[in-house]
Amino acid sequence: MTYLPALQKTDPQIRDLIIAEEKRQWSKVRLIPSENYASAAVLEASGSVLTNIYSEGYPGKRYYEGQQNTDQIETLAIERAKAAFGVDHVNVQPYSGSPANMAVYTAVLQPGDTIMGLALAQGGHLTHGWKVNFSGKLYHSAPYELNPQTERLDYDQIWKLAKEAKPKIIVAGYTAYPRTIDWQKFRQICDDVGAIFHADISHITGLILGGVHPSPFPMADTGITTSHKSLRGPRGAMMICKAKFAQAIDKAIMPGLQGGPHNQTTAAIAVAFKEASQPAFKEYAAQIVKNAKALADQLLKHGFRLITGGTDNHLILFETFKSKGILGRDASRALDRAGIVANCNLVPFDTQTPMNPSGVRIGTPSVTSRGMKEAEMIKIGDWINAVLTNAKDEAVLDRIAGEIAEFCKSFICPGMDPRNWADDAPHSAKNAEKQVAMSRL
Ligand code: DSN
Repeated sequence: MTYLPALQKTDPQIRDLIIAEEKRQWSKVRLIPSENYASAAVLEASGSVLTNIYSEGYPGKRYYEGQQNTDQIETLAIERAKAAFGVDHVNVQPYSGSPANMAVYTAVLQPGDTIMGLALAQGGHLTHGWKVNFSGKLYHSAPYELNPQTERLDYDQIWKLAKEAKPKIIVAGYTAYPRTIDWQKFRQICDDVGAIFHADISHITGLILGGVHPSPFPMADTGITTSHKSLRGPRGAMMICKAKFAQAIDKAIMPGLQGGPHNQTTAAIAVAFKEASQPAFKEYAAQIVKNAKALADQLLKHGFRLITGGTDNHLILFETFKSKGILGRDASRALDRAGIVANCNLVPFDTQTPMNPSGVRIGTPSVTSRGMKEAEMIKIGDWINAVLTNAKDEAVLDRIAGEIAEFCKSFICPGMDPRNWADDAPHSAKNAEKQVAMSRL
């Protein structure tokens, strides 16, 4: 039977590209720490007829009729999220992380108020007050930095800066920070200076729900998370807050910033929370961290300098320039050429440019979703070293690309069925059947 038959008929060009992307995701070691593999169930909800309707408003208070099912779906997503985080209020309507942060700021700040987040160049996010982003233009940004010696959060320094800058909001939560965050410290600082404590847990939500990173809730006043990173849900986001901010953040996203919610995403978020409530998710989260530590150890053995010397979470940031004499962009391109997908990244106090910085950022949520464990991380660490010490040797890159494609054949990708690629399925029929059965779990 034809795979994606309607697309085959209507738009074979797009169908071919989707299949090519499935094959790419199957045959590469994907280490971008913000990416993952959504389950078949999440993909089904995301691709459903829920995309057909508008639902401006909130369950029970909509501007359009026809909400008999969407009200129940959104309520399920909200209730599951509230139970998972143990919080008063969750709004699941933001289209993604940036609008979610924007809506929280709109709800609690006035233009010109001071926002204090970690500088983007040190592992923060564009929306945490970066000067070319709305958050640095609309608000006065007083960013904090890492400790130059330890490359870790320096809570005393943050406290000192907060006393001077008197921010209205302090943002905790990062895109390139490999260590555990002390939420209690942020609570103390915010209480002392009278700031709102905002937690952006987008990268580590899966670890928090899996019990391997402490939760900022219910301590934080407000928070956001995307739903597609370590949570393994669809591309979307949510806002999380104490009861006293509920009305303001709801109004800020709708009608303040957005129109109709993406119901297909809301349903898939509900599915992701159901999956995250299963015991297997705790094992998954714990394995993400074990894998990151095993990969970090192997890179250290090969002489790479890791930012902060290692990792506590899903993410590793390492120097390629000082360690191996290769800049981050050249390193990530060579890795991709050899079948390892990562992104180049500034390291704290980098003297190079953002387009070709000194380091590379990697993470283990995706490879862990495929069932890889510590033994595989050692192999991946060896391959990373081999690539980055031979980055200009096409023959070596070719050889490693072949080894990785072969290696990847033995690991499922949730949500994918290799039998769909009839002609060049990467598995024997027997192996594929077993793997498809697993990917449907
Ligand atoms: N783009 C995301 C990341 O890769 O960390 C942050 O939004």
